[in-house]
Amino acid sequence: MDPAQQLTLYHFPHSLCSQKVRLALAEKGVRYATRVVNIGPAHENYEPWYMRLNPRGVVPTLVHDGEPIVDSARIVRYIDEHLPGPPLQPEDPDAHAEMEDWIQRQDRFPMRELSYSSGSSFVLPLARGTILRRARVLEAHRRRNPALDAAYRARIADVQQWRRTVSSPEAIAELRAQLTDLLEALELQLADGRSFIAGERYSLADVVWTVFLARVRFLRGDGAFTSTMPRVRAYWERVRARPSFARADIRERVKPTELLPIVLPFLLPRVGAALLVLGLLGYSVWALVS
Ligand SMILES: N[C@@H](CCC(=O)N[C@@H](CS)C(=O)NCC(=O)O)C(=O)O
Repeated sequence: MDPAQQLTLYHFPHSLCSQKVRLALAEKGVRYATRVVNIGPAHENYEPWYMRLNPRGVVPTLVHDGEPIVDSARIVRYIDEHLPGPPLQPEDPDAHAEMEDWIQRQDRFPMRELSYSSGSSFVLPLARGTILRRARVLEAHRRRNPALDAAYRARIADVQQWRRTVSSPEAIAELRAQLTDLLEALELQLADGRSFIAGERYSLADVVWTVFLARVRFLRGDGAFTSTMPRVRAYWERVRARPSFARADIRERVKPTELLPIVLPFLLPRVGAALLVLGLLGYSVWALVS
């Protein structure tokens, strides 16, 4: 049987966690089938069929021989331990512990919250508007699917927390400071001249940090890795030059055309409502003066 038929990745092109899994699969050189789950305004990830596969309603999910595996940090370990290809975990226990530590540092950082708090003053309210809309979509699904009540309630609570964080300037300032600390810690980790995070061999820690740095690059632009972080910058160039980076379609930029389908569902009703109000006002003025 074709191995690609036994392995299906449910993912979304721009999602950070999906990219980590795609990169691990590209490093292993494994073939797999894909199914895009639209986490944009369509919120396909909240539909009951997907919530049954991944009860948190998030991408990615890897299905191997009919078994769903969720959570990107777990999935990349699973890929390394169950699929053919070059090993991505060091055998040396110290290096292995370092790899684990750096996977967890990345995993604990709430990049989602930071991503929804960065951007122009034009895009930000729209991004925040999408969080509100999520709660409404989830609530509608919850009412129609009592068997999934607990999963939907948990997700609604998560979305409310997400909204509270992105609405708090103090929380966001704290996240920005944490991100700088993380990058400085990486600079220190690379200070002995090592090529990769856990030593001379590329590991799962590099898989997750490649994608994380691509997101930092996207959020902070060209000056993402300052002159005080020469080793991080060189590391970024090194991991980015690997063939797996292109093969896994790692995104460090978003094309404006890709933003349109995200922004339009919010813009169109508002522009429509504004035009209607203007039209009514114009008509009232015309009726009064004529
Ligand atoms: N801990 C999970 C987090 C997954 C996650 O938050 N996925 C995001 C994309 S990176 C998602 O599906 N967001 C859509 C949503 O929350 O509605 C993992 O690492 O897989």
